Amino acid sequence: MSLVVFPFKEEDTSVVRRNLETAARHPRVREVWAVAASPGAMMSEVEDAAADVASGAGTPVRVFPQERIGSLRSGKGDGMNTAIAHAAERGFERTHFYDADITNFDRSWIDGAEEGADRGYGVVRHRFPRAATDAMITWMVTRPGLALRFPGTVLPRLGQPLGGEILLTRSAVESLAVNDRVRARSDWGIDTMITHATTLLDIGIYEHHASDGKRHALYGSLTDIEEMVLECLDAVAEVEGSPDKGTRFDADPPAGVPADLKTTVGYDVTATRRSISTPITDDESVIIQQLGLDPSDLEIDGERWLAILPRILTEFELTNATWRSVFFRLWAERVINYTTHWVPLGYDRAISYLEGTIAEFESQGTTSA
Ligand code: GDX
Ligand code: MN
Repeated sequence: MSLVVFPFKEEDTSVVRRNLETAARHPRVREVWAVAASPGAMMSEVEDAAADVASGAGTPVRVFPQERIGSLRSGKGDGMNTAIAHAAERGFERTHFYDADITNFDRSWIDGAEEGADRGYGVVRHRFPRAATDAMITWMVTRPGLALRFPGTVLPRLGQPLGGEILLTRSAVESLAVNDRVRARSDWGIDTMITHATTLLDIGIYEHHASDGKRHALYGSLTDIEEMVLECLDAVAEVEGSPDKGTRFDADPPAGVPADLKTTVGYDVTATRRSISTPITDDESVIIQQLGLDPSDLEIDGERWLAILPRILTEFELTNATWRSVFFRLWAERVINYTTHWVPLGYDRAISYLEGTIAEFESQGTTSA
């Protein structure tokens, strides 16, 4: 029987409530958990909603705060690791994770994951179409990093290595619950860690395609996800061990992209430009020059990114303030360059361009390995 977990921090309670209810009413679901970032006001609102949902659906819905498990910033990773530890103790056959802010969550997400597990896959990941300017951490950092570091394996193939929507069978949960590197990753790096760790288990991976996309709370300037990009970069630089090239991996066939996603703008370009318009400091200049760049010309096209990302991956320091500001600046320049040169050519060309950049990173990873 299955458990469904929603980690949450600050979200619209009515959205969280609807998601708890969808999960609680699913016939395969035995329990629903909502893991709070902290025991605050938000948690008590969700507790009220959960009590209501549980009595209507006849399924236990538990709300509890995350524990301090990891050694980095306490964030979503502590939330997921708290749930993983308790799920391992309880021995659920399957544990699903979903972000609490999804506005189009319905039973088809749970059905899709359950079907993959019914067919014998140990991990089922949801993938979905995204706007051309969305997923800029996935496209510019995580997939390139995995392609460089693990060419020829399943890791560069995964559509959404950062996705928070995933089903883990019991053996996956048990092994993650005792994995020190996963447990240490208390921050936004958790998704990368779990993705990587599960590819080493040799239990099969399936990607389920959620064709309507994932509708959820949007951000404005790229500065809103500055912490996330830094922590995700650190995570992809830190993962250790290559999956076997023969890991069993299958995915739903690609499907059409909803029309509105083809025109959605993923972030605020003007506000992002403003955030990186401050003068470069002397300390920042040193790192920029070490990367072989000229501080007075920071346009970062695909070719430059291909040249500097390998060095960034080996030299980046998450706790070094200069490295943090330099990396954010370079990544924002890269995203703006892509947005102004490729996005105007249309959705399909932009996405196939991005896919092509991953292939380039992978072949560079193959020659340097
Ligand atoms: N318990 C707990 N603790 N939950 C948290 C925390 C925390 O410190 N921080 C965030 N959450 C919850 C949040 O409420 C939501 O349910 C979920 O985690 C994801 O956070 P959100 O702010 O919606 O992240 P975003 O920008 O949508 O990113 C998500 O998708 C990315 C992706 O699709 O690529 C998130 O799952 C990322 O990890 C993922 O990389
Ligand atoms: Mn979200």
